[in-house]
Amino acid sequence: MYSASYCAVRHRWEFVLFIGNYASQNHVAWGSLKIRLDYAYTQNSSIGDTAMTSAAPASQYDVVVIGAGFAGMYTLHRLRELKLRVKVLEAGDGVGGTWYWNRYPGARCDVESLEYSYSFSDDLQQEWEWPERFAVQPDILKYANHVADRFDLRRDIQFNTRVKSATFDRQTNCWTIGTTTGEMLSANFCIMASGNLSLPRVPDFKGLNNFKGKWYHTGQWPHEKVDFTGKRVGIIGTGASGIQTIPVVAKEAKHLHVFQRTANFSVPSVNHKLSPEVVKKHKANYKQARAEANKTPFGISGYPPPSKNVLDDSEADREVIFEKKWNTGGNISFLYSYKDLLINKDANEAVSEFVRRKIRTIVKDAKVAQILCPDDHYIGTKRLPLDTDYFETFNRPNVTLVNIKNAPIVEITEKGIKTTEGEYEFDAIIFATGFDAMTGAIMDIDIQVTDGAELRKKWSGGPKTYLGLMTAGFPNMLIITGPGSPSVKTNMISAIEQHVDWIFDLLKHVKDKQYARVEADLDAEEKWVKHVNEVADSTLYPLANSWYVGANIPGKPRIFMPYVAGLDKYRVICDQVAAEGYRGMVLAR
Ligand code: N01
Repeated sequence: MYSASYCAVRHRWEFVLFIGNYASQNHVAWGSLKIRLDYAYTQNSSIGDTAMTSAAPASQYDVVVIGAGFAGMYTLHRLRELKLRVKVLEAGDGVGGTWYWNRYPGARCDVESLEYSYSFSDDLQQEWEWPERFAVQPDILKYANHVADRFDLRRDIQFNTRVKSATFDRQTNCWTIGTTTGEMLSANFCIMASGNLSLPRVPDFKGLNNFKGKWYHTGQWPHEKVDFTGKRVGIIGTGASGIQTIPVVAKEAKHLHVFQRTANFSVPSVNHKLSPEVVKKHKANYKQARAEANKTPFGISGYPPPSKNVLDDSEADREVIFEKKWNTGGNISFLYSYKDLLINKDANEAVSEFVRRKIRTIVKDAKVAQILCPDDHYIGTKRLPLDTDYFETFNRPNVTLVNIKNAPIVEITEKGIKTTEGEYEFDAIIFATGFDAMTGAIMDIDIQVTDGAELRKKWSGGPKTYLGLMTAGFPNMLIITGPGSPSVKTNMISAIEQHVDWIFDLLKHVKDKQYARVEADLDAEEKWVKHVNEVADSTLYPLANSWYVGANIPGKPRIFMPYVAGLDKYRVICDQVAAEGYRGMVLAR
């Protein structure tokens, strides 16, 4: 293992030479330059080495984790077991990630709360009470805060800190991580826990700065309640965020105009309070439920695998099945009704048509219903939103659907939104326009290696990873739920726990064997990327213009990013890789 102190010496000079006007409690002014004073020197230490750990300066770590959402929090908790010096850097002023930022009205998880929660601590899962079947954002954030307190995580999380750059030095095997405030930290390992949907995107409409009213993005919602009472509101976007926001804002606003470019499928959540009996029963069987979840493609228990193809059943029989699913609620259970729903176009069309019939039945104005009926993608090939009264909301007299498919928005004006057909005046505009998904938050950071490698260059044609966990040429960087892993196609917390547990084993191995550098092998990466694409191409997923393929970002390369073979299969592959001495990776001393 490299000498961590050597890394420190180099950094001392880098600080002096390149960021001379940086000041913090670890630095003192000396003329116009600032010099670090607090480096300790030890020889030949490795990650977690006691000598290094006790003597290392405040800004030198074994591991820096970027992000304090569910991934970052669990990473910190687990790596403490290895007695590593871990620092988590978080842009927000609190934990929770997605659930910290997405505070829009109606925000609710589409995975049931008894499943969408950590499984690593039985005490935690026994003591925590989820009030509703599908948890609302404030309850999930409360849970994240409870976890942070219960496991004393905050002392190793630095809030209000956005990472701007990360550079790996091949001489010292050390990452230097720079923040937007000019702070520099060094660490042997850099773990990206920066989330898949964490870089919100407001389309670059002409004139946004001219708008005199207030505007909001669902993914960056204010902490205080936004009161739309008596207001004229326009909302752009009918993805999962828009579909959840629209019914709630419609109840408050004087009038709501919904600007829809592409009609979306949605199914009812049928959310309800959880009865004490249901909770008690689930808690008594938590262990079995989690074990069962781990054997499913999406990390959720309670849904037996389907045994039939859609067209094996008669139309009448299918109708009974989908009617039952529709009335029971849930999107995963809906799509998991048959084996071939996401593989076979005819099978999918039968199901898509069931939902279109529902839309036509619910929405009273036939013309509005027709505009709301999706006709450009197969159901489930875009994330299937889960709603409460979404289609019903279009029956309200204070809601107007504006079809911008053929009459697009041309600009935001002082007064509101102008399309090719007219201008609409608003007091507030909501952008439910999504995220630069899966790669956005990672590529927002300038990630480089001293040999000249730049991640933005490497991924300019689309992300390339080995197992979604690392990318060749960028040693000692690990990604949690990265592109090429099941991530967003599963219960995210199950996916996070699987990744973090695997990373824990890897870092334990690295520490025990005194390795300095861990890197994905380029050949293994290429094979993995090919496999991810082959699996995707055997489904209908890549056909949709979804954020899974980056279609929502103009100019983003069209690559299907998640691994859709299922979390169960993926877990087996990762375990095999580890069992075979980390096949496809180069571990060096
Ligand atoms: O974003 P989206 P989201 N002009 O990208 C429209 C997760 N999530 O924030 O389809 C006009 O899906 C765009 O139109 P089009 C979940 O995984 C989970 O809603 O590109 N319209 C679309 O209608 C989800 O999939 C939960 O034609 C423009 C919308 O904006 C993911 O987050 C809740 C436009 C964007 O939809 C992202 O969902 C919420 C433009 N220039 C979110 N640009 C739950 O757990 C974009 N649009 C329940």
